[in-house]
Amino acid sequence: MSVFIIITLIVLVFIIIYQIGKASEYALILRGEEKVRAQTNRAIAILLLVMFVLGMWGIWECNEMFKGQMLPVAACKTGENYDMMFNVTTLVTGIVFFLTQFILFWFCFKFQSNDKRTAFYFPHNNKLEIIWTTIPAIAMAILVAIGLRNWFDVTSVAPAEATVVEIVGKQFNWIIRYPGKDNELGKRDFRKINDANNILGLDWNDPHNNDDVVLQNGELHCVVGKPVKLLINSRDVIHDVGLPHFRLKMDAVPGITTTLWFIPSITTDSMKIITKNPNFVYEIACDQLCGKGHYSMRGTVIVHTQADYDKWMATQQAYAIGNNPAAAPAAPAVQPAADSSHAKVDSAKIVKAN
Ligand SMILES: [Cu+2]
Repeated sequence: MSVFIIITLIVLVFIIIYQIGKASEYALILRGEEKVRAQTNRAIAILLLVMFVLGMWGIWECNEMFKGQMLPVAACKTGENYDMMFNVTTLVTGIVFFLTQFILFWFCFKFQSNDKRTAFYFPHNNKLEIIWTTIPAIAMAILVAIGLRNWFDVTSVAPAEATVVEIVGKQFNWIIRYPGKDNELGKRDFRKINDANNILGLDWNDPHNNDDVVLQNGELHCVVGKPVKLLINSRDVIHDVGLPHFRLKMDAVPGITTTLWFIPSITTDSMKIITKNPNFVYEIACDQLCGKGHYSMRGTVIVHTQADYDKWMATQQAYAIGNNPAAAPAAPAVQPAADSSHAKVDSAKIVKAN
């Protein structure tokens, strides 16, 4: 029924437009073509000015509407730089946009067709061409240079003290591997991948693998103020480690290890205070459409203080235990101490690096 009404409405609108067209044609003949043309011309000139004002008002309104839905402050220094770059780019292009649109619509109004005026013939001007090519080229080059500097920041060689963590995407979750006490990740081989007892294909001939901790719940734990280097990989298709709160993302490509490093500057608990949201979590979003479960491929980053991190790490068990046939038999797992400090929002202290 509603489909029928919609179709009828569309047909009616077309008939109305057609009839208006017909009516103005007759009016043209009755009132004299020139007079009607001059009137229409004036009306269009005024409407263009109205359109400019309405357009600008619309942009303002959209901005107001989404103001509260922006991401909170960036949680690392590189993120702050990216925000700065975004703001500068928006400001520069915004000013140019406003000026050019204003001139465009104002000129349409100001120089509307007039019998007492003939158009000025102005086919070419070298000086003008040079000015409006050079200035935007320089502005763009500067913006690109700032972007490259930020890009080199996150993809350059990480500081030696950085914690190296491996993050592997698979349909449809993130697997995260920590190097354990020896501070070194063991070798992997995709041919050894086995969903039952070797989800990352750890090579048990490499002793470095025996203390590696593997998390399948997508939790990336790191320490505030301490560099983290991510070794990013995929087990199947291309995924993408998206860290919106850190303004970072990097593709996870099967067969190629991509890297990214950053220094988290705000702990998860502090961010809960800053955002006034006791349920706040740093999100890992898969930024690459990777299959039908893509929407569910969500991980979390937990930024601890060093003490909290050590406490958490002490509760973790090496993946080799129970999975590597040659490894020592399972030691009694350390029971996590009743620890409510992560859930509790302590408004007295915001832990922030630098
Ligand atoms: Cu994915």
